[in-house]
Amino acid sequence: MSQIKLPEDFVTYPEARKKAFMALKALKESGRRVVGTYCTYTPQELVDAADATPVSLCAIGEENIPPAEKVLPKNLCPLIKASFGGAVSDRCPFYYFSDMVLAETTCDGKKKMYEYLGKMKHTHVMQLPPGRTGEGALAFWKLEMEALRRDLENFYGITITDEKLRQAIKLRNRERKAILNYYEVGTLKPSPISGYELNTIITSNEYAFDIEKKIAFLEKRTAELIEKYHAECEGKPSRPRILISGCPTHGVIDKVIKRIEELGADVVGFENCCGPREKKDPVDETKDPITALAEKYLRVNCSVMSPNPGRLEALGEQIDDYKVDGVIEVVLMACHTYAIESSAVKEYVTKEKGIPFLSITTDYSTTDQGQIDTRLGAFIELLG
Ligand code: BJ8
Repeated sequence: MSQIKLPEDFVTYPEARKKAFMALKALKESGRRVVGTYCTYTPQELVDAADATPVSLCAIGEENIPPAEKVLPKNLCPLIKASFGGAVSDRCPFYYFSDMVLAETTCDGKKKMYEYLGKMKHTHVMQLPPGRTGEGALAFWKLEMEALRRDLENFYGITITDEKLRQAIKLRNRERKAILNYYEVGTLKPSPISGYELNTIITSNEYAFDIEKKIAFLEKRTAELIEKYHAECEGKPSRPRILISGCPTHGVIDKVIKRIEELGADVVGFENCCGPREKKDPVDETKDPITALAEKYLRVNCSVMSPNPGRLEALGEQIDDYKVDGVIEVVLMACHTYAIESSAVKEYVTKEKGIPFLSITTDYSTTDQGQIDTRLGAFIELLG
């Protein structure tokens, strides 16, 4: 099994979260507002415009599951259970430091879990339309943006001006571009960066609260990697190139992403919430900010939307751009929306794109590591 080469100053995702506790504590003590969030549908710009810092409450860790299962059913997605367990057990300092929670009615499990969270702390739940294309979907979602703006204003006793919103949109668009450019290093063949590092840096960056610093870090790292490609990698043979699809993978980075690379393939891209899907699509800076935010966040290609054709389009583009040899889909246990879309994704990948596909269903425990290794190993061997 080969070792993944990582930069000397590499910080793992759990380490980055630990470091962020202290940074958030300092922010809080300085009087900064903090809003806990869960999802790619969250209009972060509205939180920024309230002079608040959005912080991800999407938890990982097996230790957060037992406290959750005292209230929630065992047969539920581990991401929902870990997020709830971290909050109710006070193990999640990000939840603890959040003044309020901002959530969206995405999948059934999450939206029902938010009802319990709402009993502990002020929780604003944005009602998401069930599909992007339905008549009235955009108008409804725009009303939800306005309702969030009012709630933030009332909760903090402030006014969120259009000017503040425009500034926030510009800054987040710059951040999106920096993240996208970093991801696109993975399009180089052979890739100068491991998918493990890519996934870790991007998810850890959710806890880098100074956006300007985050942009500067990503721009520097992207330039270094492009230089490394020309100096050390260009013209060399490539290992099989894998694209990850499906549920968010921050809770299974070690168990799936790292293992794929240790078993002999390169993870070059992510077609999931940990990937560039949303980063490719900036907020329109020329429109009224609420309309622009509603339009942008309704375009997120998540399986909770029905229908969800944008996911296959994005997948196809990424397979081509990242010169992918095979797709591995990660479905978190009991995630019905991604599990149901899996057949359509398999058909698209194997028939339309003509490359192999593997779907893995897993949770945050380590009990299935042996079985996962066997399946990953066989798949990678097939790719040659
Ligand atoms: S935009 S993927 S972050 S909803 S994996 S909790 S869907 S049962 S995480 Fe998600 Fe927003 Fe979509 Fe992204 Fe439910 Fe599935 Fe669990 Fe999920």
